[in-house]
Amino acid sequence: MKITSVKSRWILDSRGNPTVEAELQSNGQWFRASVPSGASTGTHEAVELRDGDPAFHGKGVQKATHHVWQLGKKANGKEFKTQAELDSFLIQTDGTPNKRKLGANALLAMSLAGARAFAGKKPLYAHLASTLMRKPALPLPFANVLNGGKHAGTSLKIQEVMIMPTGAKTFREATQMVAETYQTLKKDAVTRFGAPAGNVGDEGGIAPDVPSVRQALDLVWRAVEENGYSQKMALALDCAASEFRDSRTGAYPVDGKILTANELLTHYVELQGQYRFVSIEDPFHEDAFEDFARLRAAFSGKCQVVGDDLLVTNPARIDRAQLSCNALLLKVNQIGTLTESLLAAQKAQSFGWNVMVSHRSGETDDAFISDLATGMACGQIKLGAPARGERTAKYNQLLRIEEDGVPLAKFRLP
Ligand code: 2PG
Ligand code: MG
Repeated sequence: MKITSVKSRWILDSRGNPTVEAELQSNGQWFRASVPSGASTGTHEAVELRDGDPAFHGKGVQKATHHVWQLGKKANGKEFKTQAELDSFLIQTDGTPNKRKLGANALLAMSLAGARAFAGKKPLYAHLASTLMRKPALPLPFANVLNGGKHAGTSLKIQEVMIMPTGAKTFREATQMVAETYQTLKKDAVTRFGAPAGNVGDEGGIAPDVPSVRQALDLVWRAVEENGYSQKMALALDCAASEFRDSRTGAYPVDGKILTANELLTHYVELQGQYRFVSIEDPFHEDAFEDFARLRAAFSGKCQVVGDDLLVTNPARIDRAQLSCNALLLKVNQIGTLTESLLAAQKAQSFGWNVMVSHRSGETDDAFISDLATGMACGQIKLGAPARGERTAKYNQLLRIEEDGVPLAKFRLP
């Protein structure tokens, strides 16, 4: 893949903040990618470079955009044989361990646009599958239909209540199940709590002002049952516990109580016994390797324990967490290149873990992750609700891919 020209610009993400977009020319064609952005970000993530000047209240990405252009100038006329070669060029040009010089947002825009250039005329998922020597498979969607925490600004401390259509035979059926449940959920929430309960959070899920995750789970499960899907759907949570933990005392003010890590563990075990959720993400704060490990042991065979802020898609942290989790949340912008993301997945899978490719709460209409999860055949993808353009872009791309005859993965616990 020979780069002959590179363009970069800022565009807006789904929260109205600027983000980096790159376009790369190769073989006479242009290939484009844009970068997502988190709100409940882990402190160990690679650096998202923001200008810090008055424009956009500090959130401008002029520097990162300029860095894409500089990288492009340096890469111009160079032939890259593999994605790994392109990404190591990016990593070396930056030269810092956390990509703070050029910005993970600059590097990732180039890395993802580069992947599309490597794919050329082939569908991106098919190109990724063939370089990984896997048969492509559509992932099961984890649909975040009820938003709390930093994505909603309500009393609900737990960030995400998700539904997963485990009994769907096709992605189209899965999407229909998710969409029907979502509409029922919205209607029920409005009936019970009034019109504002139907307003949505950053990921398109409704954001009713419920004080406890029990009430949120009850509401969601009722919508599942009303649609007759109780045998074909499972629940999942992302607690994003770093966001509500009191860093001074180490306690967790959640669900109307102030809990120690031990008490929180008991709370999760009780909740799981009642609601049978099959996946829990970031149940404790981002450095609580031991608390994670105790929960993983308690949930063995019943519920996967997913590391997001704990792992930040970083192979070194995955190594440390070998007994703490059994699923990796894979976010390409946490590490900054596609190659490193794939290495993180490989490491996680070498421990027998599951891998869930994930969007961010700030997204663009770029559906790269849909192709990525399909090409990796990892079986799971975390998406928002089936609402708002930047969320539906991911579902819609998966619906299109299915027309190529790609099968839907089955859910299995690690
Ligand atoms: C998470 C994500 C995505 P954010 O915590 O898993 O749902 O949120 O992008 O804000 O980190
Ligand atoms: Mg998370």
